[in-house]
Amino acid sequence: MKKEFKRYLVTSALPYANGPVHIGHLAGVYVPSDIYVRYLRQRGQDVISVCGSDEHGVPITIKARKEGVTPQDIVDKYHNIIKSSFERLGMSFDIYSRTTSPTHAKTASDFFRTLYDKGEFSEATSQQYYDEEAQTFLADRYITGTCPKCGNDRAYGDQCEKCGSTLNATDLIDPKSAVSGSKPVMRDTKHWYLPLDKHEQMLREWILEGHKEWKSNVYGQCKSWLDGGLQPRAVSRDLDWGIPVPVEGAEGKVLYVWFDAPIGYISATKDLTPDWEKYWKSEDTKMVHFIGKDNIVFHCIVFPSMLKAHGGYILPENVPANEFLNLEGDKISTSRNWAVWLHEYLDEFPGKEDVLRYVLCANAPETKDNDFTWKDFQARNNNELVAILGNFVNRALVLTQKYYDGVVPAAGELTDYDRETLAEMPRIRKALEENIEGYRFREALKEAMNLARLGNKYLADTEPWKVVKTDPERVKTILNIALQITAELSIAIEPFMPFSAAKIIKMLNIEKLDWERLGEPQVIEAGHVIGKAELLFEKIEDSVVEAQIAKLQATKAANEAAEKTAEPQKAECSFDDFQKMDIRVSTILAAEKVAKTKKLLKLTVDTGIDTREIVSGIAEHFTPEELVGRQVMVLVNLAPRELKGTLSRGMVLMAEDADGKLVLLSPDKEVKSGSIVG
Ligand code: B3M
Ligand code: ZN
Repeated sequence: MKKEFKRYLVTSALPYANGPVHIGHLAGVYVPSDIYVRYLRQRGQDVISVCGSDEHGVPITIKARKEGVTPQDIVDKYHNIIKSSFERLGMSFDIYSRTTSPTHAKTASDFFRTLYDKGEFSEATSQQYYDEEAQTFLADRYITGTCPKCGNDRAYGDQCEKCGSTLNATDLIDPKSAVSGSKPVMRDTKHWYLPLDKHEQMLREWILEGHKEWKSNVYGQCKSWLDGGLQPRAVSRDLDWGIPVPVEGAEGKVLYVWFDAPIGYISATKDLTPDWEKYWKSEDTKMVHFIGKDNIVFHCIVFPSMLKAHGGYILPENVPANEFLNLEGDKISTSRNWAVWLHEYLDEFPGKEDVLRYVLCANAPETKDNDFTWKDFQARNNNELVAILGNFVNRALVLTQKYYDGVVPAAGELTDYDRETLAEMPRIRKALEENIEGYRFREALKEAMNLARLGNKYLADTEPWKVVKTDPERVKTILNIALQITAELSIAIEPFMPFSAAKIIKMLNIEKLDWERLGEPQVIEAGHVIGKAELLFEKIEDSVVEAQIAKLQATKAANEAAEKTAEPQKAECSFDDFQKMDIRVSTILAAEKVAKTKKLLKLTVDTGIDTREIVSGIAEHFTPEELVGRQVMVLVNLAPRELKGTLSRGMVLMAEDADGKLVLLSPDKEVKSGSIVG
């Protein structure tokens, strides 16, 4: 039997305040959640939508250290950017809070303490890397070293970005602290663990038996976690940024960010209303978490276990997580700047908030990863928003202005076709409701657009601009119906495109209509005077999207150049190591190609110590003539080596340019051969 709910609590994943929000976040989480809550509000439901910035965690401390500012500076900056860009896009959260708020510190701390007092945690001592110089334990991200899988010597303690392997800090060869550069040592540290294994049975029954209706990607991920067997999870960290562990003897320890972040939903609700318990503690509240797929385990396994262990809280009724959105074929990445940033879009496309909302919903990665391309963005705007929705609304309004001076004409007798057209509207309403309530927002949006398609088809079939000459009475009915469809569109598109819905309402000069009016044959009365017609959408020219594509290409080129030049630094060498090398300015006296080879030149050089021969693999980069007379740097004490019949004694030093071409290193004015380099 379907459960009846009295109210809704909708949460949207708290974005990390270590960067701005991009289209991937929007398509995965925020656009769907806003559609859902706007729809519920239109239906007059008791619903609250909570969100806020996630302001703890190691990445924020790393960013702060890199930029030479405090973690608080970082989160202040991004919290403000995120909050204002959400507002500008029309995200209708009832509260956008933050996890550095005092309410949150107390709520999260009390939550931990309750679990601690109830004996819901286990405690264990483990060995963790410690930086003796900086006197601090090191989070995995703070340790770099050589990847045991691919040899990249700039791998992090949690993963190697070169080969993509997930690592443990203890896997790294030659580990180094990113804080001081010193070699970390192992030290004992005590942490608190949430024994997820204890909650496994509850989770199995609740999800695997009780929520078979969840999206298959979510259900499937939960099942594989549960089938793999759950382990205790540490809920504290050795870090100086976060909420202190409220237990005696826990100095220097804070709550793990994934412990405090979901509690952020509770604290945000507290900041919103003194009545917060009604939303969190009554069985007749329907709680829905909107998240991306990488957050499934925390929202379906960890947080529910925390809530159960605490007691008194409800569990989510659904967690409609989305997959990922890619950008022009590549994974969106904050660190590689491969993204369309919301605040930049809003600046560059003023007045086009709904276009982005539309495209991201039409393309939402609901069941599989999807791709955002600027060409598709343009096509959807021009062929769908302009050609279907904008075109219909504009024709209905302009014709009414033209024929009736903006007064809604009274309908006469309806034809069968009129009746069939009107009968489509309740069908569309039902389809919209089923799809939105089933978290199928792409399908729902299609249905809303079907209403505009219906209007377009109706005008194209009835041709009022022709009929006006032969049967003016009939045109009154046609335009009356076209205006009804227009008014109903303002209801149907509101969850998806609130700015355009508001424009239609303004142009029609009516009050906002409740959802319940959708599908009624008459929502706007004969005799009502409408307002001025304006265009809802405008065409996006090729040059506009080409500029965006060029911007991305520039990012790609910059990334590739950075990868090329930024060969990882080699392992540390001591001053003594360096002193072993004897490098001298030398003059090339003669150069000739080595017979039967493509790459080798035999150079005769004056090292100031002696005249000797060096065989060098540079024949593809220099002609012998170019080299004779040049001063170069030579490593003169390199062990001699026989190469193609010549004893090569030393090495000529070179640099490589961006295209892989070699360039000589010469002193910037001529010096005596034999001058020491060092
Ligand atoms: N800040 C992770 C993320 O943005 C995270 C969500 C917290 S929700 C409680 O992927
Ligand atoms: Zn690797």
